[in-house]
Amino acid sequence: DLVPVRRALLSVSDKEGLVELGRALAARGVELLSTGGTARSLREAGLGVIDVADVTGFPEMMDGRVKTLHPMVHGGLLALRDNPDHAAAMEKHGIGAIDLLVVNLYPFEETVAAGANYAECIENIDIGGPAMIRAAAKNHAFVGVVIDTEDYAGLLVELEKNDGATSLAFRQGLAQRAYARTAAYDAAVSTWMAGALGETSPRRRAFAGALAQTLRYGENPHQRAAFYVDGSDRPGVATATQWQGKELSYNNINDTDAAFELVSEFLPADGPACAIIKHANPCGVARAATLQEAYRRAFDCDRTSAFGGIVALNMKLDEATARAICEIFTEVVIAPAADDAAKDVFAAKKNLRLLTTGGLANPAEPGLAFRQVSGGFLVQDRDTGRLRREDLKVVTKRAPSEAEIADMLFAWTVAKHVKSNAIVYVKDGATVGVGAGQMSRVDSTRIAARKSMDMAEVLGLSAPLTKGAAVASDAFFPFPDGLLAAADAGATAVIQPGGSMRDDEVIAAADEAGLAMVFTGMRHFLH
Ligand code: 93A
Repeated sequence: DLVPVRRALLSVSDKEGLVELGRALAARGVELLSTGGTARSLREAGLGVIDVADVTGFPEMMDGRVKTLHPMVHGGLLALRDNPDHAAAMEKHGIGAIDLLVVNLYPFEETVAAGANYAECIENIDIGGPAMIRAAAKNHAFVGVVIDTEDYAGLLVELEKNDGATSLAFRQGLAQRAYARTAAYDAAVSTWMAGALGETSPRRRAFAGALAQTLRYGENPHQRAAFYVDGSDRPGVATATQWQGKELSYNNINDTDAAFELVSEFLPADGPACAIIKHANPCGVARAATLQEAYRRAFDCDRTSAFGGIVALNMKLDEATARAICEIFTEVVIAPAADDAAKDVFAAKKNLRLLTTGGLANPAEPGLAFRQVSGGFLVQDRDTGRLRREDLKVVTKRAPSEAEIADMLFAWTVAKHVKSNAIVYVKDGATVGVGAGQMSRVDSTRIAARKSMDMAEVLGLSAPLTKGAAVASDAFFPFPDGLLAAADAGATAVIQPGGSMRDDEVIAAADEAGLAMVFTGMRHFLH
């Protein structure tokens, strides 16, 4: 199964390592065929090259759209060398076998990422390259296909080992990677077009990602990991500028995303807001008159958990806020922008990463959310559900006050970003207790209240801040017990979807406890 490499076609956009490879092949006596720019590079390095145009008998034409799309090329890649009919066709038409194809494609993904316009992106869709790659990969019984500059070294080792030939196993591996590349390439094109056309249907969109960063490890050090981006220009962790600090880790990226998505719910027009995230859950979210105050109030929800957290801001980071953040160890700060004085404050903190995004994410923007399961993955629309005040249905005898309504809506918005079962207490525009990720809703309610009690002690308060707070539940209370636990903690207003079989019992319990309660008719599970 060894195939000697006598004739190779090289056609690469990324010219890195090309000359070295060409030289090594030439030294082995391999005849080199090449397209325009690639041939030029090889020639400039003093190597002998045959132009593909001389092989096809056609000049490269139509701005290069048609250069290798020709039977003289594709016949040479696809012909079965051991099939007499194929051999006869080669003989008859003067088609020479191509034993090795080295191609890397027009940089479509990079062109999109650079923000190129529609026409430029279209022009960077490679047609001839993928056609040759797929042909060579299909015919891996006889042809080797290299699609990645990183594989050049391995190819040369293989040739050295086999006296100028490639083995079947080697060509099979190359072929498999080749199809992975053309599949990802077409998916990138489709994803880009879906974005350009505003196509959001999960069934119609392709799923693609471009490797942005090889991560040191995954959630744990024994797991390998990488960060892929989908080419969208949405403000967020994938498109942010990092000003300082070491590379983000897998967990950093995950948490920073959660932080920024949450804080983006709060429009700057409604005032400064801050969210602090630990393990993808908020441990404090607040709005206030100043950004620094918003940070301090968010911090005061759960100072213990905030240590080593991720801070997200909905406005330009200023010096005072930067100084406040620096009082404890923080992993990442993400904001739409940061002024120079704030950057100077952070510059002294080597381990702190500062990211700016240029704007906030749009929480109402349609998109897809993925979750892997064994044997496949689930796709759903992003949770773009948002409540307006008019959507609230008062179900208790007592109607909530204006202040309670404001806090309920704030709590509801935060609860959307808390892992279920989610319970969020809010007082005067700041979370004062967050219960996340429990298997029972009562437990979430109690945990949030207990943490608030702990914080009251830290802050030297006579009563926990859950007293007089509004409380949000991401899904209905199936029984009165959760609601009563919130009332025990001092909550006076409740916002929840409603829709339980026992709503009547729950409403009666709320009335009994003097609570004001509203139903949203919408649920915000997050797992
Ligand atoms: O425009 S194309 O789709 N038409 C072709 O026939 C064709 N053949 C190779 N692009 C084509 N290529 C691509 O040209 C290769 O995939 C490679 O990325 C690039 C190399 O061009 P040059 O050698 O002129 O730099």
